[in-house]
Amino acid sequence: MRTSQPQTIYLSEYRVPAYLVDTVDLRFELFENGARVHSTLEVRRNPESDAGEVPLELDGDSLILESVALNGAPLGDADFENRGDKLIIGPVPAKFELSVVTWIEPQNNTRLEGLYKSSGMFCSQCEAEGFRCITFFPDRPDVMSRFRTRIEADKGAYPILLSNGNDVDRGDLDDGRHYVIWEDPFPKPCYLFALVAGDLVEKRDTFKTGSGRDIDLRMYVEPRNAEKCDHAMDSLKRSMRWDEEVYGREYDLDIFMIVAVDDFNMGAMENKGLNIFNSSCVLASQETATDLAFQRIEAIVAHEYFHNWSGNRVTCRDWFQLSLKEGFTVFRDSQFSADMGSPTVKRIEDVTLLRTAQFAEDGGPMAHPVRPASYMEISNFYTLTIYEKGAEVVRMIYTLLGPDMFRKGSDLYFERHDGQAVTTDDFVKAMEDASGRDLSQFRLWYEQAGTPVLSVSDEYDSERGIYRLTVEQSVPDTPGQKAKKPQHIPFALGLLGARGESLPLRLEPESQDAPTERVLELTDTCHTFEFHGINERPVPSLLRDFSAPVRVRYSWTREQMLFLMSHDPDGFNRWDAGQRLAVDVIQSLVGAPKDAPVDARLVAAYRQLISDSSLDQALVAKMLQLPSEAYLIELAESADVPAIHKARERVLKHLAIALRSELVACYRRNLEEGAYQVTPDQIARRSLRNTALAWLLQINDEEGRELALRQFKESDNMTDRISALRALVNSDYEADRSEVLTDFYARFQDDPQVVEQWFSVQASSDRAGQLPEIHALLEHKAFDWKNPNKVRSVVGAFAGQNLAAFHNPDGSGYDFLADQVCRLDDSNPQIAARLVTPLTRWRKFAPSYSNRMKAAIERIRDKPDLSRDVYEVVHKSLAD
Ligand code: B3K
Ligand code: ZN
Repeated sequence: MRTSQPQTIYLSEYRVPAYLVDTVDLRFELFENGARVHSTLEVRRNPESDAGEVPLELDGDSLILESVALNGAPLGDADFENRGDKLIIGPVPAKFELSVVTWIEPQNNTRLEGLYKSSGMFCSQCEAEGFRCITFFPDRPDVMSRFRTRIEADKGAYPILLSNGNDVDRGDLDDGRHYVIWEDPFPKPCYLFALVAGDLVEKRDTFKTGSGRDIDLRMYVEPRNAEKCDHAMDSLKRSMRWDEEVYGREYDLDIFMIVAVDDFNMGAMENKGLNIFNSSCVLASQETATDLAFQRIEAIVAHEYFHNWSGNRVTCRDWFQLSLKEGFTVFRDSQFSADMGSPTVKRIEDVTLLRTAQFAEDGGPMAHPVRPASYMEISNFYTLTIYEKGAEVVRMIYTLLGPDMFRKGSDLYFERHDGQAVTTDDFVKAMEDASGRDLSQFRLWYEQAGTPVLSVSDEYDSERGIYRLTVEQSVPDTPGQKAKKPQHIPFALGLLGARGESLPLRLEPESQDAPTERVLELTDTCHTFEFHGINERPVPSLLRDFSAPVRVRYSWTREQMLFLMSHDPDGFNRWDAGQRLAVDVIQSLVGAPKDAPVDARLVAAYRQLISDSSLDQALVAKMLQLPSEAYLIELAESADVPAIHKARERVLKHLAIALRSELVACYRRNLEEGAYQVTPDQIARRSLRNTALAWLLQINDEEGRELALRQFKESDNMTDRISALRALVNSDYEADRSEVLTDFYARFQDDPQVVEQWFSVQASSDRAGQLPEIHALLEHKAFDWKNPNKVRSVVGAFAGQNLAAFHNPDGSGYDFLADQVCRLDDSNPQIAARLVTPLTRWRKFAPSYSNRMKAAIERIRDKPDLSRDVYEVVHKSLAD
């Protein structure tokens, strides 16, 4: 066990930095056995600090200190204290130059924080606190400096040397070495520093900004990936144009670079002028990437690019403010994706993620506000709450202000805070100042954790023609937070008449020209709204377009759900009504006798969806997806996962048998489409036919099997090929399963991103991914414990997607995950802390499961030398 408990850091203890660093001059000497980092800082006392003449404290982690000099004079051991995690120097003058030389070993860095090696190249990851693994520095985002970086390395092995800003000088050195010097004119926090050195090919393009400047766009990838850059480059140009048009934000440097690396802890990183991407989030070709991957890449390229303003030009004061940049940037990238494709489909995808995973987080032991008040390890706070709920909070401001005021607010925010490190409160203040709206109660969204619940009831007064809607809100208790205040919630709604028409919403008896949709503002615990001139009991369409991240409780009848499914003019709510109906049907079958009937109305509704080609096919493709097991678990009180799995499978098979001929027709109707393109229409067609295929194989349909085998062999794109593979892997056709898996691997074994998909198809399948097979995958020659993508594609996919196997009643899935977390804890704590998440939710499950989960997590707790990352999540999960 750990001997000392990791410290908790509190927002309330924030103090401005005692010293500022105006310039950072770095010189990297890169070698195979390590790297020497020479750092020279211009330091001065912060006039805004009242700390006085305190010693200078610099952060460090895993550094070997070689020398320290102050104003050119070397310091002796008595002049400073090196505690490993802190270098303390003092007394120091009010203004001085500090030079520090450190030795680091990137080749042995398995945490992938700071400077490390991936496929033979040097690369860096400094957010949140990785820069301290490179050199001693005040590693906090409110210290902003101008960086100059000289990189020296062997020219043959590392012809490409990159850092932030513009390359201002380069040349050859002795012994076959060379150097490049980079200067970044924009002051930035050290978490945005980046360095790359490798043997990479360069892909170039240009972008002309609105004001007529030519920007040099460059992508750097390993030579084997040279043909997989076009989509990211096009996405980048679309993002640059969009940010000019929608937010008035133009790019500021002369060069924008993107680098792809295989070993990366997350998706990508917005380092100033030098974005570094996980290969799986940037490289794509029709043959190797699915539609989903193409869309994800476009969104992530946009997200990182948008950070140049929301994150880099205006950054966070401290890490409690992380959602300032992440929530806002996710909101921006979701607006962008909506504009590039189908807004309704994008909204459905975002809400699905939010309701499945963020609501689970908000109801679990790690629940925290969008602006947390404390943390032990900041890496654990790159969460769905900070990102997705944070984006929903910004979206609500957008809804409350309207597009024009919101734009005025964002203009004011960027103008007022350009070059500063600020807080979420500064963001809200700019929105208030620009719009004149009072958002003081709204700020509770940043302070209170937990998903608010809206309990809605209604009554219809036929005599007076009044429809009365009562909405009560409550915010559940979360760890450390009880008895919460009501929040300010935009609640969009409409009312439908018996023929599906939208009724005018008159809040006053005589009002004319009433709108058919309103955004009501909930601020009290309970509100009652009266709608006048309503001649028959309407069907309410509540929380349209998911106008707030809340749970709505209203006792819809199945008839009403069916009605909304086919009549609601709000596409999102139409989809949601279908989801609610399917959830209701599945839930009623959990634990029910085998012969309990499946509601015939569900079959009829799905038949209508599959057969009516006049409907929006992109929406239909989404509506046909049954609610996921993860969502059903999230909705359950005391989840019995194998029982939920069975009930869901039962409904799916029932639908597939009843709709067999419609499925075959749907498959065939959506077959021909011309050359592969990633357009909403084609994506919908592929999704529809692949859903049809998956369902047919669930019922061992011979025609479906033949269609799948043919599609697997003949398709010219990864979406269709892997969908056929997945359908066969999840079927009872065992011989076909092993044949297609072997064939697929043989074809794509040299492409790591495709091999990851191959791992994941198996690990997430209850047919191909039981524990013995998972162990075999871990022994496979393509598996690599040091590569986070591989770990996620096997261990993460098993515990996160193969839920019935993970929740095996004998507890073997839990023990397996505990073993892997302990194993990874020493080499890559960030990844270990992410993987442990499913176990931390042990309280959610039926007692026989939850006891075993708890035992597994206790075993992790008792591992010697537990990292701070895993310590925090495990201890919070076990706290009373
Ligand atoms: N800002 C990075 C995330 C860094 C995560 C550090 N553990 C990527 C992004 O959100 O754009
Ligand atoms: Zn981000």
